[in-house]
Amino acid sequence: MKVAFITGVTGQDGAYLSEFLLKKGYQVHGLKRRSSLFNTDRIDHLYQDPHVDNRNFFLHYGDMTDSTNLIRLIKEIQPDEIYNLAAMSHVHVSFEIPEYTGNADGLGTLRILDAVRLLGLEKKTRIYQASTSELYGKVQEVPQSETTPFYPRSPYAVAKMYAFWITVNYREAYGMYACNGILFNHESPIRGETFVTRKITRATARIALGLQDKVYLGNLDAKRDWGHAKDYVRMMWMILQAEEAEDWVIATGKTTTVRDFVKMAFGEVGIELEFKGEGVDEKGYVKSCSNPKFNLEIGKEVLAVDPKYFRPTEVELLIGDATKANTKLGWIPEYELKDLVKDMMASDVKVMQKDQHIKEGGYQTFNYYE
Ligand code: NDP
Ligand code: GDR
Repeated sequence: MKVAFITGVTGQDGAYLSEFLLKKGYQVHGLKRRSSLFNTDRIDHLYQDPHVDNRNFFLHYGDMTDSTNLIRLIKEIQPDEIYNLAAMSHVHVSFEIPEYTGNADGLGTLRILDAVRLLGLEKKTRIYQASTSELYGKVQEVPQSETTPFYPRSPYAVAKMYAFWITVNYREAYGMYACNGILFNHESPIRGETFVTRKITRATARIALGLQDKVYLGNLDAKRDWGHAKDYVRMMWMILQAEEAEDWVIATGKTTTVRDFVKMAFGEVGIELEFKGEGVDEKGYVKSCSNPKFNLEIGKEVLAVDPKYFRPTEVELLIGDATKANTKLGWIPEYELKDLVKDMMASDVKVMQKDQHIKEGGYQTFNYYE
């Protein structure tokens, strides 16, 4: 039985990857931060009673900023594969907590690599590093591939740049099997609520159900190459099964504006939007509503721009070229953007219908507007 250690197990990718590896027959160990609430919603369906025998899913307390904890855990677990997914992963928030982001995302990666080296596991343990299309930052060339130069545009991206190169360096210096997956944006129904896609699908569902009036967003012109997280975690595993340790771009090769994503989300529930105005004055209005379940007034303003969501430096355009992964590893994504939006909207309508029932029952519901 292969043993995997996943940092960031409570996150979107950690949850999907755990499920994927357990199905493949792995024993999975996850690193979980201590928090004042359980914070295990995404992996609750995988939880196993610690008192039963033959468990194959284990959670361990730890933190990417705590070297001795990481060394002890890796010593105990003796993993065949480490997936380093833990990170302060929000680009905008990284401008507010840059030092912490550098510590967790940049030095955190060094701590994992060095623990493996210190424990003499260089030849046993394969390491996957969650690198990102944010490394490309300011547009140098499109589409972006493994040979496109980096130009990071946020403390998050700069921290991830250190993580990228320290992974390459440990591979070259110590012969370790350590790879970067340069993943473009990938989303799902369990995407964090403050990333733009999930913010949009949640708000769309709430607006359609009459639980919220409108949504405030930032840069509607930003373009992203959005895929489905399920396709991307499969690729993380494939990367570690390859004969040679290398770095790989994972993307769909298509790009879409935030504005068009909004239109697609509303379209899923039969609401057509039109946009008027420019820049900070741009607004979105209901043009038509073909779904009798939702009773929105034509002309209702449902979207406005709030500059508080603008970033000090923005990444305007991401579109990836995953030819290497397609041809050398045979990775082909199963989901298109329209399937992703459908999946996210179906899930968020259900989630918000629950809120609606709670409200109808006389109980209070709360929505953070972030
Ligand atoms: P999430 O934000 O959903 O999950 C991040 C995980 O990291 C959570 O489990 C979080 O724990 C954990 N974490 C954060 N800080 C620490 C810390 N100091 N110590 C231990 N654990 C910590 O991210 P995703 O699942 O979306 O992404 C996974 C990885 O891939 C991240 O490294 C991200 O930067 C990278 N990435 C993501 C892409 C995407 O589009 N999703 C694209 C490219 C790269 P907690 O639940 O306690 O907060
Ligand atoms: P990103 O994802 O920064 O690409 O990082 P996010 O969804 O936060 O932003 C995408 C684009 O949408 C614009 N935008 C908004 N973003 C947010 N969060 N909220 C808004 O209201 C809003 N309005 C417009 C942003 O300006 C941006 O251009 C994600 C993370 O998962 C990273 O960890 C990962 O490395 C990269 O994807 C690839």
